[in-house]
Amino acid sequence: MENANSSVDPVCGFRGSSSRDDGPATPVRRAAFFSVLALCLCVSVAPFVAGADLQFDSSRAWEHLRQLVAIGPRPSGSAAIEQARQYIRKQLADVGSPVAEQAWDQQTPIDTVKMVNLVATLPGARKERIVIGGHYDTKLYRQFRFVGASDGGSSAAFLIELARVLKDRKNAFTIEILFLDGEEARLPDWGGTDNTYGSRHYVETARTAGALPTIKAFILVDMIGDRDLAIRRDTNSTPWLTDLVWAAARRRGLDRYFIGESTRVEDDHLPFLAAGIPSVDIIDLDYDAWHTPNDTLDAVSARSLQVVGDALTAALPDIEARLAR
Ligand code: 1BN
Ligand code: ZN
Repeated sequence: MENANSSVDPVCGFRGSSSRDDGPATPVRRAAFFSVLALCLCVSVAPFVAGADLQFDSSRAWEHLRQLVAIGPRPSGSAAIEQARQYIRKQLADVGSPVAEQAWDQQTPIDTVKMVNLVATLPGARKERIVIGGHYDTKLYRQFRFVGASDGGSSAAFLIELARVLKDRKNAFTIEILFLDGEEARLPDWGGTDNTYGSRHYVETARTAGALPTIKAFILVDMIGDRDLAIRRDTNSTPWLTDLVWAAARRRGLDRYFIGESTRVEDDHLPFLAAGIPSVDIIDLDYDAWHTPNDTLDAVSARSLQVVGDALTAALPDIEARLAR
């Protein structure tokens, strides 16, 4: 599949190098030849060395989403969610960012479930971390087939592609790409502690390790696939972090999707907020197919993933600058 960076190579284009007239014959021509060669090499390696304009590629993200949805319903503890993990593991390994696993047995109101968070760590100039996460489990429904294209699928697919993009960026902070299990309630209704199992486990593990102070910010993506994307500001989220994301979206001409209205959302960012970590939830809850059999590929779009990818990659330098103050 093509991406924005692969268009660089034709610039070098060593075309005609086998023809009689090619090659550095005189000192002047030799100098010119090596100047062009040096320029080509610079252009070719630029995306890998220094904060170059790496592009989120929604066609890649869409393929990940298609593959995850094709697995079928992926509730915590199922054979299908293990298949989803295998897929995520393979994709991250293929881009050179193998994931670490955080596995535990979780007691829920209806059963004990093996849950697993997956974490890819992308190097940055500082050891302190910006965590970018989302859930990959889908809600358990016995009465209908729920494949969670937006709810569980979009966040996982998005994060796989984001890891590819940010891995070769010159990150100011270490970035953790966090795939969370157990966001969904096991009971039909969301309530009490029957939800956000993965994020609570992640934060408690960091607390036990004395590592909470190294987590400088948490950015949550959830349900970002809606083909009619409209993301409201979440009033539970940290205002300055929300402002930076919405301002970046506006700069990119995406304020049609990142709208000014507010709502209050309970989600995987709450355990981070409770631990004092600035957090923002990027979520489109205005989704007709939410928790219905209609949350399928028909209801989502690659364009929506691109919008969020563009806004987030545009906001990241501002978030880093703010955290570095
Ligand atoms: C998001 C996707 N959530 C569950 N699936 C969290 C949530 C629950 C958000 C209830 C709003 C209301
Ligand atoms: Zn849900």
